[in-house]
Amino acid sequence: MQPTTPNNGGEAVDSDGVRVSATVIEASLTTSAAGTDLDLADFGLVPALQVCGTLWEDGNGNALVNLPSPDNAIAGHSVELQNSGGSTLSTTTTDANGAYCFSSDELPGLTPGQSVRVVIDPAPLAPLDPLAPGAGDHDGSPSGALQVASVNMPSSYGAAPSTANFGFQGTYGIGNLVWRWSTRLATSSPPRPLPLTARIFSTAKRSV
Ligand SMILES: [Ca+2]
Ligand SMILES: [Ca+2]
Ligand SMILES: [Ca+2]
Repeated sequence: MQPTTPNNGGEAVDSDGVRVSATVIEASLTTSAAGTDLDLADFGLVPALQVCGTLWEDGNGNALVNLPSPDNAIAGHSVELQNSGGSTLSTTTTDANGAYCFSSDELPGLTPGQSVRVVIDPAPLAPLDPLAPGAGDHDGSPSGALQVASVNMPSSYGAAPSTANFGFQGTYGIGNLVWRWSTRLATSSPPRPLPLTARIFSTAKRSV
């Protein structure tokens, strides 16, 4: 949670708390004239600024998040938050649901509307490949060997979290041996090199 704007009205109704660290919100009191009460110390709170997302394997190939099934959550993967200049602000790890969040509760330096980058390294997930940029719920784009989603923090405290999802898909292959018979027995042992060009066709008999 985030403290609301302090001293934004009459003392009896306004909020007085100011965040002084990631874990402390403080109200400073001033003494009043003798015989009068101290200022009232009130604390108004609103939900913090958040950027959240999900890492998932797109099991049904529609580029949309369909968890927990038929898609699969990618748990325990490192996610980094950077400022727009590429400097690291924080890192976290996806939970069992493939979800993560960065919040101004832990990062009080984040400001409404701030441009940030959410960065992941897809290499440990091989042979899964990132989805294409702009596909469905996938917000990442390649940047060198990394995947980067450039987003803005919510424009105000209490607004819905900004989203940065990263989708992955399996890679598929087809292959086998082409061999020359060394005897009349139809076996590939011992295989003998036979360089040929292989083509693959769709069921419509179009070359792919
Ligand atoms: Ca006040
Ligand atoms: Ca007050
Ligand atoms: Ca899906």
